[in-house]
Amino acid sequence: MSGLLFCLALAAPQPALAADVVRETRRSWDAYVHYAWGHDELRPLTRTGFDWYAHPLFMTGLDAYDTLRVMGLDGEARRVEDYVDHTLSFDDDMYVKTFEISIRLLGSLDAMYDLTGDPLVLSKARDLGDRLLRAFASPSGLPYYYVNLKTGATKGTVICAAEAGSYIFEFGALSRFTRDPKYYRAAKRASERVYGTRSAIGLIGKDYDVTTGAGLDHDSLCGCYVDSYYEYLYKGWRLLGDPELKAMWDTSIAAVNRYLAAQRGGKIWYGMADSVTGRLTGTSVTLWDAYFPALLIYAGHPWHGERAFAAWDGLWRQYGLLPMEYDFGTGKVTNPRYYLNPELMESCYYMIKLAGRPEYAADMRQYYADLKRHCRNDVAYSQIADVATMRQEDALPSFFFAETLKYLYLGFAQPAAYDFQHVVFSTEAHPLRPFAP
Ligand code: DMJ
Repeated sequence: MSGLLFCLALAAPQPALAADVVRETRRSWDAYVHYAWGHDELRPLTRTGFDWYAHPLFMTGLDAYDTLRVMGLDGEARRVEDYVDHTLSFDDDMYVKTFEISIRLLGSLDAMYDLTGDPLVLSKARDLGDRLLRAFASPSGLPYYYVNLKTGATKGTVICAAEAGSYIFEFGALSRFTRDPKYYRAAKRASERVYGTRSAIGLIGKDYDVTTGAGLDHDSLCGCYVDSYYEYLYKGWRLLGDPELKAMWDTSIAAVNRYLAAQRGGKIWYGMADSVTGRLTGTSVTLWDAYFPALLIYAGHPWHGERAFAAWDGLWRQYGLLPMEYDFGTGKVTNPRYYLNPELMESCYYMIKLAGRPEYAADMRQYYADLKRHCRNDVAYSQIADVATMRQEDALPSFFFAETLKYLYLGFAQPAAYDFQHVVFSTEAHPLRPFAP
């Protein structure tokens, strides 16, 4: 086989692997249905259900829905639709995390409505949106960390940038679907508040006071604690066509690439810098930060994206999974857990689709093989306590269904319907078709 033909063969869809991911998804889903149906998560080792709060919110069912649809598991998906139509309720007297419930539940319902057009789904999304909206009734317009779904009471006045300013996607879609601008207005105002705290060199800090809207530190990052704030400036623009979001993104990414990008041997790590001086102050990264190469390449920064991806890919290959925290200054792991997180698979999918080079398909195969080797068990998959020992823990987060399995499947199957002209993926990988500007 000539070199060129070999490359094309490697970059081509891999139906056998795609089918294997579907089988593994169905196996894990069946375990959730069998042992934990209706609950937020499956605990795979004890074969029980787990709920985040006093009442279950069907988190895994909702998060998994559009992955089931993407893979053509329509019977399984219909069971979720039926639960949403007839059983799901948010009228619970309990405090929930505003951000997590928005990205996991509201994002799922938005995508479900986009896929089904079912008015009952939209009424559930609107109901949840109205309950979450009460979190934004603060003096600054930043959301409180927690909101009580039934009473609308709020608490938690310190919030990080990601949890303060990442609502544009879910709330923006809800506004478009309902033709009621109030959701998008609140979401955009919160993002603008965060953006408004940027320093003279264009960087923002990590934590915010919900009461005053003021930034509380000078710790500038683009990974964990800040990640989806940046992600939604760009993706909000792609989804909704609001040019003000694009302008905010352009200013932000220029500063991030200038001050946070640390080149190390042909690779790029994004560290922490002082938001006022731009001086690099930290070299600790978390596995959540591995989403950033996807965003870079999606937004037209391939030089940075490919080098950042190379850094993360090298770390995975060193350990066989990603450790939760790593210091690229010392080369040491500072937290060895792995929670079945999707970010590297997400970035790899963007590399395959947008950079289109065969080595990225090989990377995806490696991640899948390692995941099966270390995290698979006779029930489903489990998170890992330590990437040195690969000891499994009794937990299976819902984003494994929403994101990890979805990006693996998409990377192998490469269906045209899910390329970046046709969908924008939320931070939880819920796909929506772009709206007319
Ligand atoms: C997901 O829930 C979302 O992607 C979030 O923005 C941060 N990362 C987790 C999964 O690791």
